[in-house]
Amino acid sequence: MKSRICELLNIEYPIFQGAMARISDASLAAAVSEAGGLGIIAGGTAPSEFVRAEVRKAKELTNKPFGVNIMLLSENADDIAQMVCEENVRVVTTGAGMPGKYIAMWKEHGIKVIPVVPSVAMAKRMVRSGADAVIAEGTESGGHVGELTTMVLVPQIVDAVEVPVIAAGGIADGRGVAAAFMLGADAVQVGTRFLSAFECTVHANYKQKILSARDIDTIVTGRSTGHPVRVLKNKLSRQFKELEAMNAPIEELEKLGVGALAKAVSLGDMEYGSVMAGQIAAMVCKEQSCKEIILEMMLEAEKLLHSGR
Ligand code: TUI
Repeated sequence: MKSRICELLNIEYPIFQGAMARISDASLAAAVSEAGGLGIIAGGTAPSEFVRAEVRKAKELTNKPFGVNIMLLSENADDIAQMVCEENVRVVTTGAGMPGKYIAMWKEHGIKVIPVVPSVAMAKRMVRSGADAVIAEGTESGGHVGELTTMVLVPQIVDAVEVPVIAAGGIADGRGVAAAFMLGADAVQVGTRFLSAFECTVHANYKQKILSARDIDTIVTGRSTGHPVRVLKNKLSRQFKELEAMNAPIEELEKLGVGALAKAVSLGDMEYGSVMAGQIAAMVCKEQSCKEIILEMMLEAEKLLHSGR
């Protein structure tokens, strides 16, 4: 299943590990890259020096290429954009905004630039600005999401741009990988499934919550604030939804969200923490190494694509 994305990035398997804020650190990213996928360190809202330290740790753990994701709503985005050039990072992905103003600088440093896009118009705009590929992320994903599903977004973006398209959102096994390839994708990005990896350092309670999730357990909060985020249902998300239904002021809603991701990821607070996860959380059933996850997905996808079913 080598695709043009494997050649572009010098990786063995067309699987990106989704950048999960506060979770995707050097340990997870290096394990995925070592296994032949593309590991990605999430910048999230962390200061640039924190992210630089993770980049240096990842370089100690693997000689294979890995990426850094820049979450463009972060006040540290400018600093991290500069830092990836200084650290000779090979791939940058971006989320939650348009990275146009950085692209020329990144390309001067030979960095491959791969923005997440939630629509055809933004995919076209990013390609015009010089993006090497785009990640078409459906609303099935965890965290900050767009409106369209992976099933409808991927083929429309594939038809609209010439660069490789990476499908993201709702992909947890080989069936999802095969389906994404049938829609015209050149690779997939997988986040939620890697939460259960041995090398993922998220709090044990978070892993357990993913492992016991059911199909209908995620919900999108914050559509009214302009920052829709998919999370597992808990006391925090219910409170958030109640306030949204009452048309509470945005400041009040935002106050509820401050520090909530750290509460879940670092303290394991599954009631008042923000437990971001994709709709396929229920399909994550066991703890495995990143290598096992990648090989299992690729083997299953290859079988399906070669047998026609
Ligand atoms: O970025 C993500 N997922 C994320 S970021 C994140 S951290 C966070 N925490 C609290 C509030 C907000 C963020 C958790 N999960 N996915 C990539 C993604 N990007 N999905 C959708 C988009 C997107 C949306 C709008 C990309 C571009 C865009 O452009 C709008 C504009 O005009 O800037």
